[in-house]
Amino acid sequence: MPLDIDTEIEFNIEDLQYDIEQSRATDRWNDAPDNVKDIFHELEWNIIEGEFHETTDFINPLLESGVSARTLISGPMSTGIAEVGRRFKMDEYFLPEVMMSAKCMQAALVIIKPLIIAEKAESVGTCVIGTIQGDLHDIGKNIVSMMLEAAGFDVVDLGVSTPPETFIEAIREHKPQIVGFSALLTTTMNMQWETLKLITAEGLRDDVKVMVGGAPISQVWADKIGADAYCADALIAVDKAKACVGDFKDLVGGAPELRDNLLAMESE
Ligand code: B1M
Repeated sequence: MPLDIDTEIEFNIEDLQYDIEQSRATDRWNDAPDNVKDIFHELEWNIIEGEFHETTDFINPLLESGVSARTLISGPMSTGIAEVGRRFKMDEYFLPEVMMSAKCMQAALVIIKPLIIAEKAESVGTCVIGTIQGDLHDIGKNIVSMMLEAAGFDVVDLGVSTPPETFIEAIREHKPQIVGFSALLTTTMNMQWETLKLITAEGLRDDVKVMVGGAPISQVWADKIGADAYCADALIAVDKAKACVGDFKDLVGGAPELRDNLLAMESE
């Protein structure tokens, strides 16, 4: 029986009707110097309009002005791609526009990645990460991977649409302390559960901490499937990954009651 997927994340129609143009050059980036604030808006707009050939023209001047790579990701890049998602949801954008915007994000990340990785601290552990089977979204997963790498993790990135069996092979080969699943689609987020079940069935569950993330994922979902940590964003992922290899490594995540309910529903 298919699982009843309840993402607990509701869209608010008023939020979806709010066009980012209304707040452009008004209430955002006010704490940044004027020249930076202007380029932030340009970069954000460049992502929204999918002008990927020009993306680097905005990234380099911002880096030269002393803006950190992390601020770029969590600031104008995030608000830009979020607006693309809003427009797609409201049928203002279609797939080709979303693909162009994704190319902007990727072009920016090509420049930013070496700067983030250069911060790499002493090795603290290994993390296997991948987007789950059926899902091709990888921008968020790539950001999480690079932040984890900068924090000192050796990251084995399995890419997109990763079958559960590939996670198993990677766990056996790389012996990670952490396994991370990314999922952006409500239709396939169930594969996080399937992958976790296979890890358990293969007798590997006690060897790894499982972290989950992605737009439709929530703490309740993580508790239901028995993941050890839910990560709303890349910075949280780094904190939780450090906790998983540090003082909190013996904590077990998940809520047994919720997980039992899920198993009961499945066997019905
Ligand atoms: Co798609 N897409 N997309 N898409 N896309 C979404 C996810 C959607 C919400 C858009 C919408 O309707 N508003 C919607 C899903 C709806 C749903 O499931 N309910 C959707 C859809 C429907 C689809 C298609 C089905 C469209 C179609 O074909 N008709 C299709 C699916 C293809 C497939 O996967 N099989 C599709 C395709 C695509 C593109 C290929 C065009 C492109 C992806 C390009 C790529 O990734 N290389 C794309 C994009 C860009 C998006 C949106 C607009 C942006 C996603 C993104 O990159 N966000 C997205 C809208 C949205 O999410 N609001 C959308 C920026 C990124 C930094 O954030 O990925 O959330 P995010 O990652 C964060 C956190 O979530 C967290 O940390 C990250 C960094 O802070 N995190 C983790 C993520 N993974 C983690 C793993 C961890 C920890 C934390 O592990 C430890």
